[in-house]
Amino acid sequence: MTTAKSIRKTVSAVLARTTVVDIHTHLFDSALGPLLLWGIDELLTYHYLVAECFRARPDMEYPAFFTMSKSRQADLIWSELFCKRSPISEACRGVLTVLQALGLDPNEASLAAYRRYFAGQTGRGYVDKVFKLAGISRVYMTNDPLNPEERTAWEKGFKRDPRFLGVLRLDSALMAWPKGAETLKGIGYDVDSSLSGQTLAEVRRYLDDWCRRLDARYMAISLPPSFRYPAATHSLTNLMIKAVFPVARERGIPVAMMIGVKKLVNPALGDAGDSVGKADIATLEQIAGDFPDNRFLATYLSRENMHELCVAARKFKNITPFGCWWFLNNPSLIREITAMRLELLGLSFIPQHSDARVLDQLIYKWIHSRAIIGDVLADKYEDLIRAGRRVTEADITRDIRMLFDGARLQPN
Ligand code: FIX
Ligand code: ZN
Repeated sequence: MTTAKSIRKTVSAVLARTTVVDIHTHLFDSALGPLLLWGIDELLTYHYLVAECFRARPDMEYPAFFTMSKSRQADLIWSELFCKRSPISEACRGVLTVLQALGLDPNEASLAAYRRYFAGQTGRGYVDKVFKLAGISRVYMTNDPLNPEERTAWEKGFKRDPRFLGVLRLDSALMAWPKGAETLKGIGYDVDSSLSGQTLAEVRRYLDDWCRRLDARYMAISLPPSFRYPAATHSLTNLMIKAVFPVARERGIPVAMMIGVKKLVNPALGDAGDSVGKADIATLEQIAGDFPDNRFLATYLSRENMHELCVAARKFKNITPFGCWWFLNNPSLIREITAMRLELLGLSFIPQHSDARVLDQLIYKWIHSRAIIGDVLADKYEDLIRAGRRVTEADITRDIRMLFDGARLQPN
């Protein structure tokens, strides 16, 4: 039996030995070659750190940085954020955690030693090492068939690594309609800018074709704060309800809606240029209520929306909140969000995803998150023990599996 005193240690031990399913990443099966990013130069030129580098160097013009080679950019970021000042931010600290976990000294003045280490790693072998250090069993990718480089690789075919699961990402096809229509037409789908029955049928064919090719376990889209349903005249809303939701229902897979991104508020920053906006929770509630046979994974980018999402999930059992996304993936907010979810939803949510863009990030994103989520979980078990409830290690193992095994993503 665990006691209030021993519970923290037990939770941390169970979490450490439980491998997790990472339900949203931008990683790729190592068979997709250069699409899978890893190593110190990729770690340091992660768009989170690029944005922070411009804060350290407001004098630097955007083109002066973006015309540098990747290794020069990495050298500059290391110098500005890790040498000239303490690497206090979560994104900086993450790099230190990765270096330490790999047995490297996080105090180097230059990147030479790190570059020598990574030069000695091989793609597949390094995937094994990172998955082991991060305690990961499987990751879900973000696959975009409208990315020509990625489409070619899928059409050519390759032997898949079962640890990398497919996800059909919808943004490039649907977000800027009718721009997406031209792209879809270009790859053989007979669509036009209208949302005629023919066009919607062809969009559904595209979704079905690529869900099959990817063996997609869900379809995902990031949505602006302005996304609304119902919205009879909005192309995006109509494409979601008349194409995406029906195909997801037929295939028995969820739709992941990631809501609250204001794209490119500063275009000069590229991937680092997106911001956050508070979205309308009533839209999700209306969708969940009007499409009871669809399952929705949902996450928001605004802190305020995360509490509203917990309440919406209490009202609609086909909503599964997931992750502390992007600007919410910081210790202080992971703690707050996890506590409110446990208090309002029990164990019926997916606590975290890494959003890793660089393979090595899995190590820090999961070491950091396990520590915080474990701490909050221990608080809740302590409360149970104080209320006279017996809590065993088997209970904790069962509960943690429920939170992290990805079961809520299994097809119907
Ligand atoms: O839409 C998304 O999947 C976002 O996670 C990304 O676009 C974003 O750039 C990111 O990587 C955040 O962590
Ligand atoms: Zn993402």
